[in-house]
Amino acid sequence: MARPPLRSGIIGTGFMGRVHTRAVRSTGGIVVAYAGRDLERTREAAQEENVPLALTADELVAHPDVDIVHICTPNAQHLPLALAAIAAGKHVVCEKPLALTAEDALLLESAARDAFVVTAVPFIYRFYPTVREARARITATGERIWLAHGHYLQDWLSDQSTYNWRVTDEGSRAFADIGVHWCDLFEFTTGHRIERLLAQKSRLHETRHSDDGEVPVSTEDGVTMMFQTDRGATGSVVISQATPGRKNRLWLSLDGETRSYAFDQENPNDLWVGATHDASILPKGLETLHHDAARAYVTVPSGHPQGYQDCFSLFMRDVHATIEGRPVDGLPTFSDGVRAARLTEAVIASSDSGQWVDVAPVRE
Ligand code: SOE
Repeated sequence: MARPPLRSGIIGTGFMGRVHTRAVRSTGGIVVAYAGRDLERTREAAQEENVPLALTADELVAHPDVDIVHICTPNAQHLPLALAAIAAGKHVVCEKPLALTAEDALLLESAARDAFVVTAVPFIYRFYPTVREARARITATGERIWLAHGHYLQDWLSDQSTYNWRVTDEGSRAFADIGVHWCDLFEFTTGHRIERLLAQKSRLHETRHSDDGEVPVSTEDGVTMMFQTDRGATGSVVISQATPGRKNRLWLSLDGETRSYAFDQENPNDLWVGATHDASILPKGLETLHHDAARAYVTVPSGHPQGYQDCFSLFMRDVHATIEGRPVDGLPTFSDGVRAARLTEAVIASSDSGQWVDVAPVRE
């Protein structure tokens, strides 16, 4: 007997709210309601996206026709909205960062566990087929990853005139927003855990032009970080939201004893596989694009998911499967949101002290 479609209510109708809308619909779900602080704008968004209800956040989390609450608001609202949704017995998909502090993220994780609701945080880069291929190979071969490096670069905050609620958040901005993506992808793909790190936050602009004039900025535009893992690897990563020309370039190199793997989000359908002597590796599952003595590119055959929105759809597919009791592999949950908050805490502490800092476990 066909299950009734799962029904989502989305709080926050900006860019991410629309991405969530498309992802829900792509997996057979229904978006029954939008909510936001400005009811008029919420009504307009609901009309644009053909969503039947435009509500306040309180009405949405309590609405009997909503099974899953999606939180796509500025970060400071994540905690109260997620707590209200959990209290109403709703499953929750909350944008990252889950909360502004690890303590708040832990509060959400335990509240959700006690309420037996499904939770998810969109670390969606886990869903690229090439990432899954690298993870499968490293797992299957037992490759000892001894070195990891890369970056995650954007440029949407390069201009001093660009002002965004993220700029005045407390604590961290660039790392809390996208540095956590890189770390999640590294740990997901290799199984390593970053145990210690040395980080330096930096800013391109000390002030930014807001509607109220020039305001000082306390959050970072970039982070440079070194780290050590629980399995003896070391690594480095550069995070920036002010690198002209880099729109959304996450690059991750995983260097093993016999193979190295590189994922490039500007070319997400090819997985670079390097070998010292012989890369004539014929991958199963993904077609070999070409290979020579030192490297191969395995590519995603046509018809496979290709990009950012596709990854969101695969993520939402796994949220729905989990709610319906079907097994999935690697759904990022509130526990991963806590992990990200712990890493962010350590980056802030290290940057403030100039010292190496241990990363606290998810649950102390
Ligand atoms: C802005 O930096 C942003 O939208 C992030 O918030 C997302 O998590 C990332 O996937 C794309 O860039």
